[in-house]
Amino acid sequence: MHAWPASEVPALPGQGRDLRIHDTATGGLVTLDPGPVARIYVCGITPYDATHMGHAATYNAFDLVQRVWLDTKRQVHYVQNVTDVDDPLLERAERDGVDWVALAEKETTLFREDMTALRMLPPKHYIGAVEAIPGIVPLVERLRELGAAYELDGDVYFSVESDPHFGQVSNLDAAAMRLLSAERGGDPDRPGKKNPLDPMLWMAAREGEPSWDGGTLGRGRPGWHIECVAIALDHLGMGFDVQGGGSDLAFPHHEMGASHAQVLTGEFPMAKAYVHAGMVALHGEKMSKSKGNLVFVSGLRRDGVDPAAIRLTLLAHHYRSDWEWTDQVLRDAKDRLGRWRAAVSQPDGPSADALVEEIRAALADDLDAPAALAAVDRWADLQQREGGTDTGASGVVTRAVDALLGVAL
Ligand code: 5CA
Ligand code: ZN
Repeated sequence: MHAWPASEVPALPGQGRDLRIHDTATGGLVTLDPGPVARIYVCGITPYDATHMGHAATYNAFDLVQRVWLDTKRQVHYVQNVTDVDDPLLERAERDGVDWVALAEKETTLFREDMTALRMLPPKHYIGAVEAIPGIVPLVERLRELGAAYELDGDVYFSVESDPHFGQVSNLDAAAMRLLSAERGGDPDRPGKKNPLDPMLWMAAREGEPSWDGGTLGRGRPGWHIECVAIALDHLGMGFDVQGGGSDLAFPHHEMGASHAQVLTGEFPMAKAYVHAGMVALHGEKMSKSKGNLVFVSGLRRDGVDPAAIRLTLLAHHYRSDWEWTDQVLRDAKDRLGRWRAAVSQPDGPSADALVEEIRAALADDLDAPAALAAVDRWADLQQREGGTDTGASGVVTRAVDALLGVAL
């Protein structure tokens, strides 16, 4: 699949900082030390509805990761998938009487437009699950050869017990895992499974549903976790720097994915950090396509909201916190954008050198975007109150806010 166009990332004076970030697997902060090419995989959308503010918040977090790395003059090898075949997508297409392929294409197109408007840097490889199927089949066959997979009425399951490190991404107890498995696409109650948590690797073709040639597996379609793993291993290999997604993906998705990859390669760990963004809520409940309590990026854009204000709303919340979307948080962001734009409209101002360092330090410290915004606020207030004599200070601020925060002033 093609991704979306990249916005320019201006180069900044001075030295970028190495990123220290929270890793779900160890429960603490890790300082990442990628080589000259940093590698990141971020789980993409299931395209059956438009991009909502929860999605945008999660992609904003990983956009910041990229921007911190780019500021250290590293290249970033960023991979993202599209879950373009899955039960909820097929169900929505059926409900609305539309073709599932057309629905996925339409929503993916809208997602690209939303990401472009928000200045989210595009992945280098943007890969659909369907196009990854030829690479998935041999991995499932290999897991079967290794004795890590078994068949149940034509479906193929992964045996979680085949990975000695299973459980070390999410660190949940058995009861919590079972509950989440049932809530998030698993089938712990299906009779005949070796372990209730075992996830499906390959689902035999069902009447009326799309299916593909699976070689020795028979016709069918892949399970969710192996899709992301096949794409990640193909484009990044093992031991990549960050596996990213919202906190609802820690279990089972990232736990299972890591186990698949670790058993397939015999290496550990799959990723150096498992990074999870908090959940955005609306009216007290997690924004979700299945509940329908959504604020869409495209809806706000249609209403004439400046994408930079949407972006500032996201940045005003620490990526790991759960927060609530309200009209007030958007109003605050619009006000802030107005103040910043007024301040940089004068070419001269107070020196911006310290500000650039403050933004860098805030982001390198577990992506503390709210602290970065507070630093820009202080500079903008000073500029408006007292002005300044540093020629070109506003240009430096504009470039720093663009390069590090993705906000166009
Ligand atoms: N296609 C799978 C991942 S392979 C998927 O989870 N798709 S999704 O469309 O449901 O979500 C896309 C991303 O947005 C995931 O990282 C998910 O964790 C995140 N996300 C979904 N809802 C929210 C929310 N309310 N707040 C924050 N992030 C969210
Ligand atoms: Zn995924």
